[in-house]
Amino acid sequence: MSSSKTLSVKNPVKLIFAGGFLGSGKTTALASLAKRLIQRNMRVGFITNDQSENLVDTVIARQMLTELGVPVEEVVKGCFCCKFDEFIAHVEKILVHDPDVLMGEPVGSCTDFVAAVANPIKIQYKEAFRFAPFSIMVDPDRVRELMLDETKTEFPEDVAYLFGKQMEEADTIVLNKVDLISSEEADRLLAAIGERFGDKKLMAVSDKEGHGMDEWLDDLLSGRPGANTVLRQIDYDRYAHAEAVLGWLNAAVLMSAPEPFGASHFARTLLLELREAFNQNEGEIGHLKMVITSAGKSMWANLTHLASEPSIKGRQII
Ligand SMILES: Nc1nc2c(ncn2[C@@H]2O[C@H](COP(=O)(O)OP(=O)(O)OP(=O)(O)O)[C@@H](O)[C@H]2O)c(=O)[nH]1
Ligand SMILES: [Mg+2]
Repeated sequence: MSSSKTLSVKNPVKLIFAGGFLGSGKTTALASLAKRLIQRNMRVGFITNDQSENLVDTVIARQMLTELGVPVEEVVKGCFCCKFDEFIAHVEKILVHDPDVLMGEPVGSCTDFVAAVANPIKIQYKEAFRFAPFSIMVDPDRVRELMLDETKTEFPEDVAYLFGKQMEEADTIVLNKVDLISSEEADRLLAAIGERFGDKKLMAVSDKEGHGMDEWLDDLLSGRPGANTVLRQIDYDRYAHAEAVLGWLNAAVLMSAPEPFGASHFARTLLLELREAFNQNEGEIGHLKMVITSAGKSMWANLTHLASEPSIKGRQII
């Protein structure tokens, strides 16, 4: 193991990382926490990550944050752990902007973040960074499906195993999207999560309605040390199988049309047709997401579950 390396920072930079399953709301929540940090007069940098190029998350984060002066860098073609040197090179680019906080999200099909990414950072760049509590975000539908086994899924058991491992390495488990469920259901799910992961801090948030976001940020900034739970044991065969099952297509498509057309209608129709095809073929959706860009404007569409509806955001494009 190499000894401590030096990065040029005036004060240690707070690292806020949020992990969790595909589509649990990491990018949306981090971008929204970044805005809150700026309101608190803090300087923020943002780093996105995916297994391929043309990252939807980068477009979303840049659209939400660049005009607020937040530098957004991306690590492509592999997760932070496999691309550690590249990750550090991008971190260095952000450090030029002298941030107080650096935010990032591991890929949604990843776990073992603390051993593979956090610990090497802590050991090699001891003076430069301080980890905030490591948050794992979970979507209520996925808790019912992959943890409580209450709803039907075509995902193999190893995906549920990965989901459990993600929660196991959290400092804080964040039940997101509580605007979609009743407060009784949120309490029930939190109690079930607490029964299995009694040592974690639990929070219920909705970025959509702003619920719980300031409390979450307060905890992230509280100085409570983070990213300390190394998975005691992980079956790499099961993890590799889950990752392989969750592998996805990344594609960039150039569209042209003789007449102007509404991009949101197009995106919605495409996602609904894909959902229908997956239903008929007993497939599952991890996270279907697309960005449509035209004349400098971008809009994006997401579908996170077979049983949910597409969400369309961004600037209207015709
Ligand atoms: N109803 C509701 N939807 C939300 C909330 N937070 C995020 N979403 C939606 O969930 C979908 C996925 O959000 P992302 O932020 O892209 O999720 P992610 O975890 O970054 O996804 P990956 O990077 O693909 O793993 C989007 O359609 C969001 O608008 C919330 O609090 N409530
Ligand atoms: Mg994301």
